[in-house]
Amino acid sequence: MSKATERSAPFLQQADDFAVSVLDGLSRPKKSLPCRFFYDAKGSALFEEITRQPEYYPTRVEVGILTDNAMQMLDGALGETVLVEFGSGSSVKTEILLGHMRRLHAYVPIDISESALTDARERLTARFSGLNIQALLADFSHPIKLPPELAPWPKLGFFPGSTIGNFVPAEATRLLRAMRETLSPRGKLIIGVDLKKDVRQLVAAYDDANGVTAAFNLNLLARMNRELDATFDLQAFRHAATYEPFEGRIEMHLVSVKDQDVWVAGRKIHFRAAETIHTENAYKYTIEEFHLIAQAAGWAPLRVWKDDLSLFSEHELVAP
Ligand code: AVI
Repeated sequence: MSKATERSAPFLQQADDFAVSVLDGLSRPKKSLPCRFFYDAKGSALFEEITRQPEYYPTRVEVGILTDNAMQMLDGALGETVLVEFGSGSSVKTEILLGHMRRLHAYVPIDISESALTDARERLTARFSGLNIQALLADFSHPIKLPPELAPWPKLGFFPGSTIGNFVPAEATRLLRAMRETLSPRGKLIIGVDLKKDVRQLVAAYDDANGVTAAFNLNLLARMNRELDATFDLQAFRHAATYEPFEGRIEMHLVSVKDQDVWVAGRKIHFRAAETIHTENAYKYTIEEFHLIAQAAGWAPLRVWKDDLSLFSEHELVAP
């Protein structure tokens, strides 16, 4: 990301729901916080740093898959096409596709961060002169009405990064269904999905040796201190990432290292020693498992591209 503003967020964030969501999540028997709140300015910068850590393979590997296969991925989009990116952020991966799209009618980045859309427009306009960019400031979790003048052209959706893995399968299905509606009729979607693999490699990706993912997770506490007058002592919590084989997901938690009380937005919250706040899920799929989710959302899965080690996959889904 070019600027550390609020992230490119893959997620849907309403400005005023932080306090309500935090108090709700911390009042539950199993404390949890929605992972969309990671992405304030500091969290967005830390996420960018995560993607450069040696253990965090998804970004590096996906860029390789896109670079090696972009021509093939786009072979059905030889006529004039509208490229729609969900949660476009800095649009860095999109540049790989744009470099191969000779007959693009328009590029429609969709994001809830105005600054991310502005930065992306500036960079892409400098690199691709004459590119028709129709940015949409919107929450992509609901079907979105694209500008009516784009109606005549087929839509190619793009949702890289395995952000789909941050949603529980029922939500992931809902999200894919909303994307199908946004891209209809004749829609097609290219989506990145992280794959099941050796547990040690998975856990290392979410617990890097430089402690960047730990800082990213702990920044949630710092954000509550800054924005909600909370009194979290960041030394009194530690980052934990585990792989839960039954669910097929990485879970990130913040673990209270002692019995303690913390004030958050005027309310006292008690933490027992070793009690955790569940902050993120990152589901890992087999190709077949992801196909089932895509089909449940009304998509027909076609081709799949992977790297040589089968770490990550890029899927082509078409609306039947
Ligand atoms: C944004 N999302 C796809 C990342 C992931 O891998 O689930 C977020 C992340 N959390 C910790 N590291 C990266």
